[in-house]
Amino acid sequence: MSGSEMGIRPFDPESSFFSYPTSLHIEELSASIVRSHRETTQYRPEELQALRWKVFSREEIHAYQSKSVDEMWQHCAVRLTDAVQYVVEFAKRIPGFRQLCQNDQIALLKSGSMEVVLVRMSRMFNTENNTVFFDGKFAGTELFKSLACGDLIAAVFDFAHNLCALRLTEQQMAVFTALVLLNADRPCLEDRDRVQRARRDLELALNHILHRDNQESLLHKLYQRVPVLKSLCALHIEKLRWFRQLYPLTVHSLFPPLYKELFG
Ligand code: CLR
Repeated sequence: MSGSEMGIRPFDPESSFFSYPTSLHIEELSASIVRSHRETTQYRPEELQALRWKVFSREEIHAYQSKSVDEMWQHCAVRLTDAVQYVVEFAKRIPGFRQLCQNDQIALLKSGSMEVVLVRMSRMFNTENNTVFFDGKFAGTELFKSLACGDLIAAVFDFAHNLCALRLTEQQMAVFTALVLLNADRPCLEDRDRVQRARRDLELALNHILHRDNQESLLHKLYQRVPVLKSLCALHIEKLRWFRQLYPLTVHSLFPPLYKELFG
């Protein structure tokens, strides 16, 4: 584990940011996370809204379905890695994340980056026709048929649908995804206390935002999704193991290095 694919270096002594959780501090923390989120998403909400009419044609869907299993896996692994790259950038801009040691940053990304991609997927989701913005247009589950993991795709779409239905604001999503990353219960952490301290302020920030938005009932609904996320990621890893057994060379030579560093 080097972290080189994520551009993570050991540095940053200042951790004073977390000393005084005043309400001004919580405001600033929320504002900073929202800014980081906005700067690290592939598409802004207005852009996605304007693209909703773009859906794949029958012929285009057929072309994806005609790809071989390994070709489609490689294609999706590249797309997924693009999305993960933005999440790594987001993580690095969460106050408190950079103050963690290099190993802990990597451990949090290994277990949390896919979870954040799946939460962010709900921003790219259209519940009216159950499609997600993928490869430049909106795609339904059938487009992913040649991956041969229909159960994973169905579960991921179901998750995105349900989360999308909660209609989170960008602010709520920003702080929630920061909380998904800064989870002190992840395996292989050296300094759990430090993660827990950074997390505590994020929890205050989420409470603060939901209180201000008069949407306190969302808190419970969001925390309810956390175990679902965990099971989806376990299923992703299981599918990858299956695929690697069938096509070891594809994974070895054609999958993005960052994908392998995080999930392989
Ligand atoms: C997530 C939001 C991003 C755009 C994006 C790109 C690739 C998509 C991903 C989203 C969601 C999850 C996804 C992935 C491609 C394959 C993957 C649909 C929409 C599923 C879960 C299959 C995982 C196994 C692969 C590694 C083959 O902004």
